[in-house]
Amino acid sequence: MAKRIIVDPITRIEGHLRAEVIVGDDGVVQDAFVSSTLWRGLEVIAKGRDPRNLPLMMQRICGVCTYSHYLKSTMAVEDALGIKIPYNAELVRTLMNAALFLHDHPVHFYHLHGVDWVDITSALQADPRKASELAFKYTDSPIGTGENDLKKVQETITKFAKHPQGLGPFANAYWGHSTYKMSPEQNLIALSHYLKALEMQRMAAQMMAIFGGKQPHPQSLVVGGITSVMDILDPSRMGEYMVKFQKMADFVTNAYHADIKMAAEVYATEGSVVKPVGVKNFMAYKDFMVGKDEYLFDSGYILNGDISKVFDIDEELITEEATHSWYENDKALHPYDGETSPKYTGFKDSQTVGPDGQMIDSKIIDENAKYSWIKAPRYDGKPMEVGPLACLLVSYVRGNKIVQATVNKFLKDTGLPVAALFTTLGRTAARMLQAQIIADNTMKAFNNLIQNLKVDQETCATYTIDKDKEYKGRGMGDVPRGMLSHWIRIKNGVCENYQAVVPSTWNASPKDAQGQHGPYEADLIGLKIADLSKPLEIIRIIHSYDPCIACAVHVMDTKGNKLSEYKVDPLYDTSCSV
Ligand code: NFE
Ligand code: MG
Repeated sequence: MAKRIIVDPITRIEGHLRAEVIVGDDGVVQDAFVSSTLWRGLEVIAKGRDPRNLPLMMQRICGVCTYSHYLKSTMAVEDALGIKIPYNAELVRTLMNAALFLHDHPVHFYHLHGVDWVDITSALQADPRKASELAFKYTDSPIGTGENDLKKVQETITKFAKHPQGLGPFANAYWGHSTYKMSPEQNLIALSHYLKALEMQRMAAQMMAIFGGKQPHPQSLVVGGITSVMDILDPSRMGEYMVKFQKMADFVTNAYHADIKMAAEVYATEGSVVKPVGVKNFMAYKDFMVGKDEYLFDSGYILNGDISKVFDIDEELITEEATHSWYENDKALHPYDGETSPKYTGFKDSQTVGPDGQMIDSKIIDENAKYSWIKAPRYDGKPMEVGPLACLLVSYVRGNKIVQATVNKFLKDTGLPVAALFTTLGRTAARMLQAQIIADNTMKAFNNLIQNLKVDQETCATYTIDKDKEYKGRGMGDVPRGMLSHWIRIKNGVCENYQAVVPSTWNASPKDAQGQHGPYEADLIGLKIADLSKPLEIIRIIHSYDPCIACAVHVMDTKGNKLSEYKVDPLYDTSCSV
């Protein structure tokens, strides 16, 4: 008999996410539903506010990609008011963007997703000398993998293992699972980089603060440009950015890139990560200006996995609907006319099999009704995957030379076929390759800024807001988790409507009126799960998208009503109930 597995909460993500899958006797997922269980909100409070203040508020949508929302919100207001910002401001915004991406992607791999690929407990059995030699297979200049470094890593983690709470931050995972494929030595190399990546996080945050004033919520963007004038004119601040950037770039090349090559080698035959993606449509928007009219990544979309064609995006065809989302109006609305009016209907009562095999009362998703706080964005009625994989595929098919060279080299180094890109493994590799392209090319923006400052020191454009005029505008681009757009209407000098259509909303969307699943759900269908009590395969797929649910559900109850209540049992041994 088919069983329903509930994974709630999914940990090592930002926010609150639940996945329910229906699994047949053969262990294969027949249907899947993903629900965001918490709601927040900013589109509602944007209304009636001065548009010049909104970017600072909108970046509070998230504590991770703060800068993404800050930048796209600023761009939306600039677009509405017809402002062209100075070249210096564009380039400084790019340098800050590099800090964000080089913070975000390595953190995602090492501290959130990596432990789906790396068995930490196995690393304790490794021979450090062998591991140290093996590291040279994946890069000529390994980081943190000298024999003594690795011995120290083992000692540190062994202390964790012996602690009464056992393994500390690594407790309660599915160690020893049959779909972990790395050897003890490979696991030890990656574990060393996990620890090193903690230091690199700090450095990336400092990079952002050089031009942003602080982190995680920087404060130097204003409508019209930037305010970090003294920093870009101070050689020591510029030098500090460059030194930190180069250390980050080195880590990306010689740890992150090397580890993904290592993972690709051993996971190429693991069915659960090379299962073809469910939604084969991919969309991305150009971003990362490094010179005049020179962007690292391109715009467009591809359909049905057909990489012989790439189409131009028609912004009129972007909609969000709420047939299965906890909002009033089900209709597919363009973001300029979008609505955010809550209608919570909760879960339905049922009985499921508990962790010890007994039947227990449970609340389950009613897949025929509303079941998530996440809306369903669609392009021309179709679900789209957004994110680094979409970004690289679109740029590749557009003929982007930098992207083509980087992707081709990775495929050659790993021996993977092009089809391997359209998988969980491909998505995880694409995130690293995007970081690699940024690591290889950001200095162009840095050097262009230095050259331009010799002849032009403009950092902010002037503008006026006419209270008698109505304006509308949007800020679009590709942020770490994919295509992000902010849409604003301005009337009487204040915000009349505000909508953010966010990457994790595209990817984690529930079904739409046509019954089409969003990318997370579609990817789970057909997945074979080796052990129903340890659904590592589910978590690995969901993590590969780097979910950010704060971003995906940026709505809140402005009246402060309690919407529901959650209890977390810290002694419960897994996050799964079967
Ligand atoms: Ni909260 Fe975000 C990014 C945005 S989410 S992390 O990247 O926008 O999908
Ligand atoms: Mg929204």
